[in-house]
Amino acid sequence: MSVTRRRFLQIGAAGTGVAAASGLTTDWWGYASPQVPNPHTQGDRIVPTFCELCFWKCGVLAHVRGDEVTKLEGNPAHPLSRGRLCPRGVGGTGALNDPDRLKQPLVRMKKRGEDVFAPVSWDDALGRVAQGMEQVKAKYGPEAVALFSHGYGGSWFSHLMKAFGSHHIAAPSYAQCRGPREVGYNLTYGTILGSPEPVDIANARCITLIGSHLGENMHNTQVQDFAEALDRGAQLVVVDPRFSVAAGKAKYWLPIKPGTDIALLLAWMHVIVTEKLYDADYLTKYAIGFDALAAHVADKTPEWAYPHTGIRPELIRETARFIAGFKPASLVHPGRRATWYGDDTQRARAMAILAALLGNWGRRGGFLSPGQVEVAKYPYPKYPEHSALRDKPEGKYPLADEVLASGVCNATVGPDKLDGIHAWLVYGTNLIQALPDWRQTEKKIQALDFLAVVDVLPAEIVGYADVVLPECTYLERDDDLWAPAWNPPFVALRQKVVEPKYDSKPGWWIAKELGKKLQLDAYFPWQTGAQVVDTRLTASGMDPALVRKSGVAVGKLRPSCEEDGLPLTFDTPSGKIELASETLKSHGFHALPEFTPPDEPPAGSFRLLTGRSPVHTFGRTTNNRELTEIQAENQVWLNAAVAKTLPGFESEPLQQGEYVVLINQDGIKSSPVSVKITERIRGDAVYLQHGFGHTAKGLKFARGKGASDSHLTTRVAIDPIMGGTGMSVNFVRLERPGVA
Ligand SMILES: Nc1nc2c(c(=O)[nH]1)N[C@H]1C(S)=C(S)[C@@H](COP(=O)(O)OP(=O)(O)OC[C@H]3O[C@@H](n4cnc5c(=O)[nH]c(N)nc54)[C@H](O)[C@@H]3O)O[C@H]1N2
Ligand SMILES: Nc1nc2c(c(=O)[nH]1)N[C@H]1C(S)=C(S)[C@@H](COP(=O)(O)OP(=O)(O)OC[C@H]3O[C@@H](n4cnc5c(=O)[nH]c(N)nc54)[C@H](O)[C@@H]3O)O[C@H]1N2
Ligand code: SF4
Ligand SMILES: [Mo]
Repeated sequence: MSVTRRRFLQIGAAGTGVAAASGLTTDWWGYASPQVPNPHTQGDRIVPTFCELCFWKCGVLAHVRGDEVTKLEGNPAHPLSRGRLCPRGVGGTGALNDPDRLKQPLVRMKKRGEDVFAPVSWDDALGRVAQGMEQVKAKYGPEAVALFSHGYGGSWFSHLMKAFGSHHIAAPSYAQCRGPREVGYNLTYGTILGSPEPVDIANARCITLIGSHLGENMHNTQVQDFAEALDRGAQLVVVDPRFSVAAGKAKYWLPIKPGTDIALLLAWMHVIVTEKLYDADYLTKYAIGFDALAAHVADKTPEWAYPHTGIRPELIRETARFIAGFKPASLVHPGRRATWYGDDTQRARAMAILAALLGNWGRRGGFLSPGQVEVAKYPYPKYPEHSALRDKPEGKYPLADEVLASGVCNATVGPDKLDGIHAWLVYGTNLIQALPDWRQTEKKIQALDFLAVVDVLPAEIVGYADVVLPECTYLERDDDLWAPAWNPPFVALRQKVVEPKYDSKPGWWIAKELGKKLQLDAYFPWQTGAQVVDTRLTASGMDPALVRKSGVAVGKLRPSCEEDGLPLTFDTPSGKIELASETLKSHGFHALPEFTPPDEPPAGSFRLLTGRSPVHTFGRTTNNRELTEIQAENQVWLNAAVAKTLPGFESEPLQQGEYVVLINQDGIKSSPVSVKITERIRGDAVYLQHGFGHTAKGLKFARGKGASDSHLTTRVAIDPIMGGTGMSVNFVRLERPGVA
């Protein structure tokens, strides 16, 4: 294991300072064109690109000797990496060199899911995909074909889909992840948070984490900022049923009963409102609905919240005062994966409203409004018109603002249904693990007329494909430009570092060749992905050669909060922060967040909670030999006191590290997983890091290592507001392996 990764982990864990990155920059047409320093490798080529080990997309400098990538490090010029990568990013070479990679196009030989394939040529494979798509289009219209896509290379396939005539383009990073948060903040402030979230962690004086487990959730820039803030003496409040890495640095850890955060948030607001600890001027100027909020929280006393949350009333009062004491630079972090209990948009709203009481939105140490580099679009012909989307049943989930991956899955039906979905193209998402209730996902897959999968690894979803299209890894390809909202704004470039291994191909090539077979040539007028990038850069007044050299063009810092002189505006119907939401009310929902107590786990069972391993990204890295050197499997966290009296283990108590199986409320069993007996989790829940317990036989390292929370997630609580799939509603009990 490399020193770099170990050091990063220490920094992530210890909260020591992270040196600000330096790099020579020259001012160039308003964008700094940084000169990449090359201190480490004489004679090696260095190719800047961006990371795909997770979706944060840090800037990478890839060191190359011959056709081998010798090292990956953070691009100092890139605003998201600032010279550093997280351990996963450094381990990107493990993805490139994974011996289990998909090596050639494949066609299915047996039943879907049996994972038996024969190799074919690219021409044959693409011909079959085109035929599958055309046949479905002829019978049911182009909208009957859906694309699931996650990861940056998916943009080529989104383009292909829209050209084909379907707007069923869905990512599990919405309805299974950020969706409820986006809808909740949008209702309150008139804008979504998106990715990367524009939160000013570095300048916050107090940070409140509600679940969000920074330091395990390893989004590079956020972790750097977090370490820097703590170093400067920022205070930390952590609300988590589990003593997370962040909790270890907190002034207050509130081990909340899972699923009761809305009660705590309402009680905090009760204290802040009744004790007038809010930012009155800010609210007068920018918000509406304060009286309704005050009336709503009047009876939500800490004493009311106590039996629900398990947090003592005095502690609720003390922490409310503490958090309010640092306003406005008191950041209630919005979290990212918000799909917990089905009331998630309302919880996101409660967090957003609390932030408004603290005057934190639009202020330093709070939520910023960064700018974006305007990059010219590629001049494509207009896409065909499309008819109504099929992912939301009539009248359901009215406030969803993206296509629901779970909805597309549900809309997938047998051959007679004319208004359903009949073919899937799956790019870079392992739906068997990403969607709740894999039994449903499997059933829908069996009903499909056609399924094609574009992946780099033989993941579970690949085992169901009719045709498998092996993409090369991010280090072997060009992708389109990326210009997110960030301060400073920047445009980043993914470029090929080394030639693709085996018979794998870049996404742009696959999409273009498939486009040709579908007679969509007009939408693919370019020869290469690099040409698309160069055309766009040139049309935007930037020199492609210079951007290629540095990997990123960085704009000037812009005013992004009130203290910088940025006027605050809110794109809500009222033009103000909406503490009470008329929009929610008009759709028949509560204008203010209501608390509903969650179901209790049955006796002897525990609520199954999940989160991230700091050195893995879901299941996409758990076969990566460089990262599995650091962590090969997950453990199930179990409370130490509970472990002593666990039903079924009375005669022979459970030992630290012993392997158990987990069995959920529907009788679904996990693979064996070792138990971590710890004081650091409540007694009513167990915890598993997500991404382990693979079943795909081609994942030779990861298969059977640890347990999969996804496999145990067969129950789901759907958010009625936007269709998010709350997944923390599953209960498990423990057994020794081999017990009948
Ligand atoms: N290393 C690494 N980092 C990642 C990722 C990765 O795969 N690996 N994935 C990225 C992605 S896509 C996302 S969406 C984010 C997700 O990261 P976050 O948004 O931070 O995480 P969640 O998975 O929603 O929350 C997990 C935490 O919530 C706690 N928790 C569980 N139930 C409750 C509850 O009822 N109340 C409270 N207050 N806390 C609860 C868990 O104990 C755990 O600490 O991470 C990102 N960062
Ligand atoms: N039970 C449960 N379900 C969850 C979560 C959870 O914590 N628990 N987390 C949710 C969250 S927050 C999210 S964001 C989603 C994410 O879920 P997914 O979008 O499915 O993300 P990954 O698990 O990273 O799956 C990525 C797939 O992409 C492939 N891949 C990796 N790199 C490339 C590439 O360069 N090109 C191509 N073509 N393929 C590539 C991998 O091999 C893998 O098969 O899952 C959600 N679902
Ligand atoms: S946070 Fe880590 S894995 Fe994610 S893009 Fe950055 S370096 Fe890569
Ligand atoms: Mo996510």
